[in-house]
Amino acid sequence: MRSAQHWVVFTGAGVSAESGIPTFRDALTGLWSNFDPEDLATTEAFLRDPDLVWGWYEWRRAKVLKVAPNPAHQAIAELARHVPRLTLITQNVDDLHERAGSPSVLHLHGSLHHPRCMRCAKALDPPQPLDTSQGEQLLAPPVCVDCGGLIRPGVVWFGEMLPEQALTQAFEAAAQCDLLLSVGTSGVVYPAAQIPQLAARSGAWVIHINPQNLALGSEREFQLTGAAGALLPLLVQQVLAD
Ligand code: BV8
Ligand code: ZN
Repeated sequence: MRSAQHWVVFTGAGVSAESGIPTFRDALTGLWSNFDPEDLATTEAFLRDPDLVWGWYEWRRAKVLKVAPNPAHQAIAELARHVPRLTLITQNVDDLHERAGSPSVLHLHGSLHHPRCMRCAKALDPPQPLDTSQGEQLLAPPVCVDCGGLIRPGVVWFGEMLPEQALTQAFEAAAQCDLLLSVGTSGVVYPAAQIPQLAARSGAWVIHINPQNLALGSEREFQLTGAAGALLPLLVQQVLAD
């Protein structure tokens, strides 16, 4: 780690778990408890029942606005201030990395804070956040002032292409880095899940941080078993210690 010139940090839902944001594996609650995230996070689901899906995303955005970055987010921002080069790639649609002070974040799956028109792609300023004390609720999505189209969440749904520029930059960084930290991801969603594999195949060291034991694909892969909020500050402290 101390000799690494170019770091990649690749994160999933697990890095935000200790902030109080449920991971994708955590079962959905209330209104959405009978749904699988992969079923709700699709164009079909939104067109079938816009109020159910828009309600889900506004619920998630309201929760994200209420919580704060945790020591894992802060450790990653700290690391970026001290290592020669660090590329931060996330699958998360929250803004906790940015709020922890990470200067640039590649969001492969979009963001909860950038809704746009489904028809003309006009960006819309996020509406007044939901008052979650009212409990989960169906919520009609706003309508586009330009074309009357439905406003959709600015996230990448299953079956949709990822943002080209972010994906290209992420793959380039993975192929060129010396060391990749994979934090809090189950590695089941593609093409994002290819990133740690590409780094290992390109000769980088890959370190997984996860409380669950993951299958390691090569001899260049290691796992630190535990919570990111506990392990990352320790790791950064040791790397930066004289
Ligand atoms: C596409 C935004 C091209 C929305 C998301 C190849 C093989 C198989 C399937 C496919 C394939 N290629 C494409 C597919 C289909 C599909 C896919 O991958 N399906 C999977 C389910 C099999 N991929 C797509 O559809 C992608 N698009 O391929 O387009 C295309 C287009 C047209 C036609 C043809 C091709 C788009 C995928 C993006 C979907 N959008 N998010 C939203 O958020 O609502 S994905 C979403 O789920 C997240 O962004 C994330 O990527 C994923 C969840 O995974 P994780 O983040 O890892 O979270 P998870 O809960 O699973 O795990 C948490 C982990 O943290 C656990 O391991 C846990 O142990 C750990 N943990 C818990 N606490 C802690 C912790 N770790 C550390 N500390 C803790 N405290
Ligand atoms: Zn429009």
